[in-house]
Amino acid sequence: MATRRRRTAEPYKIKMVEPIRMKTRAEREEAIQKAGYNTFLLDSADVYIDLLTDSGTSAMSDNQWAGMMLGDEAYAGSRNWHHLWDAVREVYGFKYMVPTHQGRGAEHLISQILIKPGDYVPGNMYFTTTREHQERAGGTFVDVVIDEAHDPSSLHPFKGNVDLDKLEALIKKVGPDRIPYVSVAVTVNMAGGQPVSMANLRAVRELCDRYRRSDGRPIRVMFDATRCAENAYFIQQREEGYRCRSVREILREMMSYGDGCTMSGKKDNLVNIGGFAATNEPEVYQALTQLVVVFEGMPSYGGLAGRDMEAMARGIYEMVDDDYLAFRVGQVEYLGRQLIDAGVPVVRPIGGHAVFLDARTFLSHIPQSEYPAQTLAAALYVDSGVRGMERGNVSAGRGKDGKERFPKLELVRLTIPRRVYTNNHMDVVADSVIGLFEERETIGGLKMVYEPPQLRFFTARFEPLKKEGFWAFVRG
Ligand code: PLI
Repeated sequence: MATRRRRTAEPYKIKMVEPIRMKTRAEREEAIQKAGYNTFLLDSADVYIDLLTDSGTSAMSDNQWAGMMLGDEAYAGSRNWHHLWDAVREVYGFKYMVPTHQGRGAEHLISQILIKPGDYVPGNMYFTTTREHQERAGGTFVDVVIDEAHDPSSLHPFKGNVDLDKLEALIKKVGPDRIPYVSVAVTVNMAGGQPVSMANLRAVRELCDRYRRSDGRPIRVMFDATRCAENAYFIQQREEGYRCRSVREILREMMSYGDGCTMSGKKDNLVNIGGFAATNEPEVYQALTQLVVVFEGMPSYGGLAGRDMEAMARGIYEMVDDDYLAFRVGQVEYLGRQLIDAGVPVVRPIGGHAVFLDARTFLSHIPQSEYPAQTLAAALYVDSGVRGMERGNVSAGRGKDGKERFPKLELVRLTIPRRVYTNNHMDVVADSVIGLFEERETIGGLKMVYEPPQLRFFTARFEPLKKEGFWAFVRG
């Protein structure tokens, strides 16, 4: 007799609810026009299901909320700072850390401390704020991710892997002294939330150990650990030898191959604000303590309230819970699977924090110069009040030559906040995306009418090239 597969459910129950409402079609059309067809500029009140980002949008647990009441708001030496430091030592294994107001605060400090003008910073694909800080410090970012990461249809299980040949070629070309560190993101956001394997992390470490700088130290490996627990979960599920290891153990091994990390606590740490920079090197820690006071605050709070540090400390222990991660990553897969089954082009395999629509294939009649991903994100909002985010030509910005970068990946990210929406919400999103896909030919492109000089995707404004074209996809 065939056994029926048993379904699993959210490993939590809901204690507090926040009402949401879908605005009318006419209100949504007005809202997107007012926002310059940029979903970043929509008011939250105009959004029904908010999949703009998983950053700072998590639902905290009762344990984290309880911790908020135990904030020690001393200017210096708060006990919550000690709790945070304990959590970083125990769960990540790094010796030193300074809190920062969020991830980019940590990126700023680490980039300013380690990068000199003329340096090269290899990384497994760029992230917007990370590259911006590396370049502001005088470095040049060099993409050393494997080619598969740029191919939305490749089914490689670890598409975030560093291409060791590309990395070694760069080291040989510019020499170890001009590489302050290799920047390894786990998982890789811009590739679709794709993980890096343990074997690859170990190999990156070995390669960096082989190339000594003239001061005798190996090339550093610095993690962007923003979604490290989700990466550890993928290793547990996909890599031989890790099936019986806990996510917590796997994460410790991952981090052991690095010299430090930057962390946006707003993602895997399950808090609404916060971050930190961590290192194993006493000299780097000392430099961090010197710089953090200028830009963030005392080394014992770094721009955070005591209560926020407490919530983050508790979130760090919660993020490595195997059941939580199985549901979390499973929910993203649940949405992605519905779209794949309906033939919608998405980045595969489905990543850890988001489903990425392949807008270049979805809207193949719109050239990249007319921003297909920006267009699709706006159209999705108009269709159902679901807010996604452009991750394509607009996000990639312009190169040093002033020209648009036209990245291979032209994506719309549907990012799932942690512990916030149920699978019914995922069904509503799937229905809307599938409906748009069926009527895709009726959607027309956009032109940019305002372009800020840095990180343009946040505040750029657009207009439809053909107004009737953009609105032609009207459904009920
Ligand atoms: O938003 P911050 O400053 O806390 O973190 C910056 C940051 C660094 N690295 C990575 C991989 C990120 O994804 C990241 C922020 N991501 C945002 C805001 C996102 O929506 O994906």
